[in-house]
Amino acid sequence: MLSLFGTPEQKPGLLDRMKQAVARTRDSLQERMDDLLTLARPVDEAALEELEATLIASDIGVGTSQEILGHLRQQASRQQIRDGAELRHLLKIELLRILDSVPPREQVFTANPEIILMVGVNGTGKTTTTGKLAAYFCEQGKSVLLCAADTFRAAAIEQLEVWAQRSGVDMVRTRQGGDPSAALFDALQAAKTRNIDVLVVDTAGRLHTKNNLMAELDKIRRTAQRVAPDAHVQTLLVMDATTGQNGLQQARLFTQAAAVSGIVLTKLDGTAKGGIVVAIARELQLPVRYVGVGEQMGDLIPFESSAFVDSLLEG
Ligand SMILES: Nc1nc2c(ncn2[C@@H]2O[C@H](COP(=O)(O)OP(=O)(O)OP(=O)(O)O)[C@@H](O)[C@H]2O)c(=O)[nH]1
Ligand SMILES: [Mg+2]
Repeated sequence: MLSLFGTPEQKPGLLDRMKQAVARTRDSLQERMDDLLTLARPVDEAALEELEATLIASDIGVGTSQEILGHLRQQASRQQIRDGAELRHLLKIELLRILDSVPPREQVFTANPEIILMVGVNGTGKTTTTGKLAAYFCEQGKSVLLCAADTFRAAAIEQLEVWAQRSGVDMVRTRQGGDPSAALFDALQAAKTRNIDVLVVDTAGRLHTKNNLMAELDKIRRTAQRVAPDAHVQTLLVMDATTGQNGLQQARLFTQAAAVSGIVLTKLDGTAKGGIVVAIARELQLPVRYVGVGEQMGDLIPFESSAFVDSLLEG
């Protein structure tokens, strides 16, 4: 079967796909950094200031850029950055250091089942990513069940149903307006009976500022833990890369309220501000587990820091 996603073993595939995913960010970075990266003399303060402005423009964030520049300045002051090529190399090391300071890309699933709650503000791509994940796990030979726990938005259940059919997995639903925890309860019973490996739960979009809606997420999580004590529950916050630093602020509040364990960064294909990945790692201390790179089923890449950094600063 032709692989939709490419496996981690197929590094070249993953790298090529990551290059495509960050193409807009890379073009914009490299256009601005062209003079810097081709410098044929030691890097000075003026060059570093230009670099700082460029990093901030790519949404790496002010604090993160300052931290990186602090380290580079120390090296430059000792005349240790000989030229632009070395600057690129050192910048890659800095970015990797930040990205790798949080837990790694993907865990091995051992629980029965692994429950993945998809949460986030409205329209970030939760339902789409739930569908993509179903196909991704199926391709890895896992048995997958979907739970339509967005009972709020009209047509949300039908939208997920389409994804379930596309990836050939079953979906447990309740009626629109029903209790999302009840839908999850039913899905957990089905998952146990059918010996399912991964249960992916699509929840309704909600604003991090709405306390009652955040409490609902807590109830969903507690239901999972109570009904399936052997299961492992992870909560993935789905963030839209095009919302940049605003999204980061939303995410900060979300992670406090919803016990988020990882990030899915969607719509990376539509932005030149992919530097947000680095800000997420440093400021939320959470791993980006997957990135969304389009609207189709295969447009999901398991995140890998070295592929990301190499793609961003290739040359
Ligand atoms: N270009 C691009 N579009 C995406 C990506 N992920 C999702 N989308 C699009 O974003 C829009 C919203 O996606 P949904 O999956 O419905 O978002 P949601 O978070 O479930 O929305 P609510 O349930 O209303 O909160 C759709 O048009 C998707 O096709 C991505 O990685 N890239
Ligand atoms: Mg949805």
